[in-house]
Amino acid sequence: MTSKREAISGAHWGLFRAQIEDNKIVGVKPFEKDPHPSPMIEATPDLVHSDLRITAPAVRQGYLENGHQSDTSKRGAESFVEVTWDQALDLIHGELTRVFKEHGNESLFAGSYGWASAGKFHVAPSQLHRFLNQVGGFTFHKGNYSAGAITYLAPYLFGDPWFLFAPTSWSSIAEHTELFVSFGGVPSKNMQADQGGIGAHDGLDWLARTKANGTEFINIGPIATDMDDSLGAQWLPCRPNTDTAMMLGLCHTLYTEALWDQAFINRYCVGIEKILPYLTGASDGQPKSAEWAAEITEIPAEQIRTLARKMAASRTLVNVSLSIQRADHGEQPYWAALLLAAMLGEIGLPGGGIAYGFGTSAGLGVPRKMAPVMSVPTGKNPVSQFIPVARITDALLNPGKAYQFNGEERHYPDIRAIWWAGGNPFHHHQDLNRLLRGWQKAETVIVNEPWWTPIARQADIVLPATTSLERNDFGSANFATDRYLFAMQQAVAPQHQARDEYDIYADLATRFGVEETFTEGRDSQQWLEHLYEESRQASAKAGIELPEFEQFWEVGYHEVPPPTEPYVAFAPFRADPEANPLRTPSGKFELFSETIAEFGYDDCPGHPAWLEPAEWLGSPLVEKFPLHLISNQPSARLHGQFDPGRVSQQTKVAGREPITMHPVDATRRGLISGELVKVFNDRGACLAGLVVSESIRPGVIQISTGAWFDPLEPGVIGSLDNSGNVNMLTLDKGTSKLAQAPISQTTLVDVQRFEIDD
Ligand SMILES: Nc1nc2c(c(=O)[nH]1)N[C@H]1C(S)=C(S)[C@@H](COP(=O)(O)OP(=O)(O)OC[C@H]3O[C@@H](n4cnc5c(=O)[nH]c(N)nc54)[C@H](O)[C@@H]3O)O[C@H]1N2
Ligand SMILES: Nc1nc2c(c(=O)[nH]1)N[C@H]1C(S)=C(S)[C@@H](COP(=O)(O)OP(=O)(O)OC[C@H]3O[C@@H](n4cnc5c(=O)[nH]c(N)nc54)[C@H](O)[C@@H]3O)O[C@H]1N2
Ligand SMILES: [Mo]
Repeated sequence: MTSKREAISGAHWGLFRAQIEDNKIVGVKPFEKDPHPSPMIEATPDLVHSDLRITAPAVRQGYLENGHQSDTSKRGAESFVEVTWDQALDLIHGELTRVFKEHGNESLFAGSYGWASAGKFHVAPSQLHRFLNQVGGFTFHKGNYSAGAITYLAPYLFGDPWFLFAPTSWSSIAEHTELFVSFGGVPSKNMQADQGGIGAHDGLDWLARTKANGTEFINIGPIATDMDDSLGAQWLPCRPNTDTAMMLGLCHTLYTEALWDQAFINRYCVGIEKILPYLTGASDGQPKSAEWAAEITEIPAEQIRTLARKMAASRTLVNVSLSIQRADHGEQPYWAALLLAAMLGEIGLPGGGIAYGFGTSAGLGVPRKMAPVMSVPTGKNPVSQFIPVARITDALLNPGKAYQFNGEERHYPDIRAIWWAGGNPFHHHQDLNRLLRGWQKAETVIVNEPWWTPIARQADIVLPATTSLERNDFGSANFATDRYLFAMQQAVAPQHQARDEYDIYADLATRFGVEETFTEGRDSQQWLEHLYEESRQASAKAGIELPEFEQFWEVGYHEVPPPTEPYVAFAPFRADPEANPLRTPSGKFELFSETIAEFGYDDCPGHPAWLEPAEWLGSPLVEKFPLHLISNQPSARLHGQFDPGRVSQQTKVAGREPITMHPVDATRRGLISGELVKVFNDRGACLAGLVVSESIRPGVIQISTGAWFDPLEPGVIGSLDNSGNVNMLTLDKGTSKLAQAPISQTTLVDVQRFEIDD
């Protein structure tokens, strides 16, 4: 007889109840409190019971024979040999011991950037960091691919980057915002995900409620569908990466037409006197007028002026998506947006001011009061060396080389070994052919993965990890953007020989003689209950009562009642700037930053400025590569997570990642929808399936990030990718010396028909 069970669990894209028959997940039911569950949960059974699961620890053939002296150019091409867990862990113990002894702990890069899976205990990168901190440490990374530029800029502008996760709430916006102007739209596709998990996707309802209350929406950006049709938005299809010019053009109009709020600027900001000469052109002979902006953005000057006047006359929220700072000089549009919002003078008022990131996650701005929740503690890293996260290839290629970062001269470490757990640089990093060249420099690469993902295939030693459906955990949104705490109940036994990473490290810790300090005498279940109890106590201090663990586990979730009052960002500062200063040197918004100016960076001066991106539709390179590639987030998966699953596969065209192109560009190339095309530039090439659509601006093409890197000639750098992986094409350069953040949205390419025998 079949036994049927149900287990509640959660992923970054939502909660669900797994339907289990005889130790197999056969389906999922969405979480009953979720008004808009993401279809992504439906890939769960494929995910857990996939043929792509890593069945046993495995070692690349050449590495098994020659260890750290193997031919690293064979990575990605050579076959793997399955070994026992003991063999794999002995091999790792020996190799780490050698690397630490010969080159020091800083020659192990184990930053392991990546989203991994939801959960507070089984956090793949944190578990790795915890273990390595017990054995002398490792080179870490700083920053992130999501908000890389703003993370380092925000402290100078408004002191507290926490504001990025706590914008004015939808409840305030729905009631008070008359005009919602968004650079990069509010794409509902992105509101499926929230790091750590999301109980109820009710951001979408708030968006609808805001529209129903009469708010007018304006979508500035290359893609019309970045705002749903139901919002009836006006679309201003600017050239990609020109938002700073657009914002400066708006500011210039506000200034010259005396529509700016001088009193607000005087009271709450510093540095306007340093920017006005730049805005008017007194300092460089070029007024940043609407006409000037029109030439750069290709939005007519009259439309820019009309928008500026409308913004000045309405309660306006300026929203900036994260994507526009994932571009060359990505610091600038964020700074210029602050200038714009400051000149409008509504920061700190209900429904007004500025927000960074509506449309980048499910929970942002949804009224909630979240309990403080504890994750597995990683301890202290004895090694102080780090790299800015997106400088990984630079570091691998240039050990010892000097570089600038956030006001400091630093030197890259000499990376000999890499350990990656819970992230996929062969999805997330730019210019994969360049990464492959850097990757070969490492003598040893260890990867933990549940599946044979592109990064697992680029390893020497692969350890099969359990998925979150094979272990107990609990979760909640990492940045407190949700009001649910949820149980992640083990649904099925670990598949094949997969193990929990905690248990893997506990065994390694024994080999290194640090088992006691690593485990603190707890097994996984004891850790889970310990972290929950700590969360319960911390919550109690914050006035939030959480149930006892047993009760929580039984019910499967706990909802913290949302606050009744809307939240207005910067309201206390506006009410009394002396009593509630910002944590900037001046205590005010810094429209000009003395600190940044003193760094003397040509690519990030002391105030917002239009600086040409390395590649854009106005650069000479368009002669050769006339199309700007937007590689935004996918609608049917999270990044590269489970691209082979049914939900992502349903979106493919010609068996590859779809590429959207305007009819004018398609006709010029004689291309029609459904065709297989090759997308290329001097850095690399991939195949994609064509979708011709007027929802994209001419001169721009769009391919979502995350198709699984699949070189037609494995191991050959420069091989054509057969999946539609955009990072074959993107540019690997930092935003500036300040943030050194990734710039995946700054890329020119061309497209042509691809015949199979090409
Ligand atoms: N061109 C371009 N590139 C981009 C972006 C873009 O817009 N365009 N976006 C960037 C952004 S914002 C981000 S955040 C990054 C995201 O980049 P990543 O976070 O690296 O991408 P994911 O595909 O989520 O990688 C997570 C990996 O963890 C694995 N995993 C899941 N659970 C576990 C587990 O329990 N244990 C272990 N060991 N592994 C597990 C998954 O199989 C997956 O391979 O990509 C960046 N790259
Ligand atoms: N379904 C799904 N949701 C996700 C994710 C996912 O992988 N899948 N990833 C999550 C993560 S890690 C993050 S960081 C967020 C990312 O959130 P975002 O960075 O905001 O997301 P994107 O989809 O990359 O970009 C949003 C839109 O910005 C527009 N855009 C790109 N370049 C420019 C430009 O130069 N100017 C203007 N004006 N517009 C531009 C594009 O048309 C794009 O559709 O999304 C999160 N949500
Ligand atoms: Mo991200």
